[in-house]
Amino acid sequence: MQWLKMKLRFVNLILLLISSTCAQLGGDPNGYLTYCPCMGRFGNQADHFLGSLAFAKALNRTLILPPWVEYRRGELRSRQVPFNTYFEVEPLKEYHRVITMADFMWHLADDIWPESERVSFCYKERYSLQQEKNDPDKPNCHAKDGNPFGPFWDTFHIDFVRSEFYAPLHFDVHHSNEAAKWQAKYPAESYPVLAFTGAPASFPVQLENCKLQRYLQWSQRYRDASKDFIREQLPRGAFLGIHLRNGIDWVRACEHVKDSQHLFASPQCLGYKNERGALYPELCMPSKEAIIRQLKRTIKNVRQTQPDNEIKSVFVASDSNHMIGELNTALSRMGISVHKLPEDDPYLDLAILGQSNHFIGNCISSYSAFVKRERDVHGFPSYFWGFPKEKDRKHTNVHEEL
Ligand code: GFB
Repeated sequence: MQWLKMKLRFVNLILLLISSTCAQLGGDPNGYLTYCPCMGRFGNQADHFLGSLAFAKALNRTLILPPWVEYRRGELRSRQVPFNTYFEVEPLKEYHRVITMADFMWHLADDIWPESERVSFCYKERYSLQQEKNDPDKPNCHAKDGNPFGPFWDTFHIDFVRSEFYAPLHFDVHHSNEAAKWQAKYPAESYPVLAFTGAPASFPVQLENCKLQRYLQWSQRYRDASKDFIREQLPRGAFLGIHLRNGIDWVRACEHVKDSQHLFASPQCLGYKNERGALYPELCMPSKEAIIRQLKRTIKNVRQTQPDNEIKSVFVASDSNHMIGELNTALSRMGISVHKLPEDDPYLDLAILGQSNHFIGNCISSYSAFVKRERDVHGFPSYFWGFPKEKDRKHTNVHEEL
């Protein structure tokens, strides 16, 4: 009997906790917005995140923070990693109302977004890879078709009962009254949650949204891990962080340089309207010799301009070849040591690059762009491989620092 009473008390306590969490969370009468970060890896998803945050604010809807989508070698289904594994939720609230997808689904979805009312939003009909699913009389977003689409929504057991095509509406809320059009067409009372099959944002990130990076702050775990690495593994003194994007996917991507005005994150150095020049191959894939030349030049420049805070080491982040041997050989006469993480960790690499005294990134890479934006928030200097062009540099007085 005593045991039963205790059990009942425990159940009551749990119910009380759940209901008080719900009360704390409340429901947003202005509605919610969420999406699948279904395009690309982290750099792409981060660009899309900033745009989606701005879009949610313009529509005055709470942004449901989606997990990050990750791909592991040999696994057929994407992995969904909770948003707050890498970034703090609280600082985002200084800009706009947000809630993690887990909190929303566990505490609010039953009331606000019952299973029978889950609508997926896409621009126009998306065809399924399985031909038999494409019915001309019933166009559909096929929001869960393929990887990562299916695994993403499955993470929270979300199925859609209907599709909504929002064309011709779009996401640029900075240059038109688009937000008002969305609100008029999809009021919160009838559409409590706008759930998009892909991010409601452009890639690369719109210029106006770059500054939102300030609200994206590393979680305690990554702040601690990056500080520990810098303190314990690097020699005392200033260090130069570099990003070498040189895997086979990148070699192939760089082939598109010759027939493009822009590629991925290239507006970050060339400008959104190519104000600072056209694309050229060295921007995407600098040679080993060019990398070593630029490193030596940067280290010497810092020696001359900041003699009290000379560069003592180089930290290399890379998806493939860190060039540790070559760089150590090239820089040892300058008294510089070269370092990398003992194990691959794209997020820790980013967090460390964000804190380096100087940074050289790849202008085309959205992974580098994440670092550049974060450093801009803190006023830290960043440069790019091969920018400006070596021959232009000799003839003009262009400042390398952006
Ligand atoms: O982040 P991401 O979209 O940047 O994709 P890009 C590159 C991924 O490669 C990262 C890994 O998310 C990481 O998983 N990676 C890249 C790294 N650099 C590093 C690094 O320094 N350290 C570690 N540990 N991992 C483009 C995409 O990638 O690549 C395009 O934007 C396309 O969509 C193209 O897929 C081929 O912008 O560099």
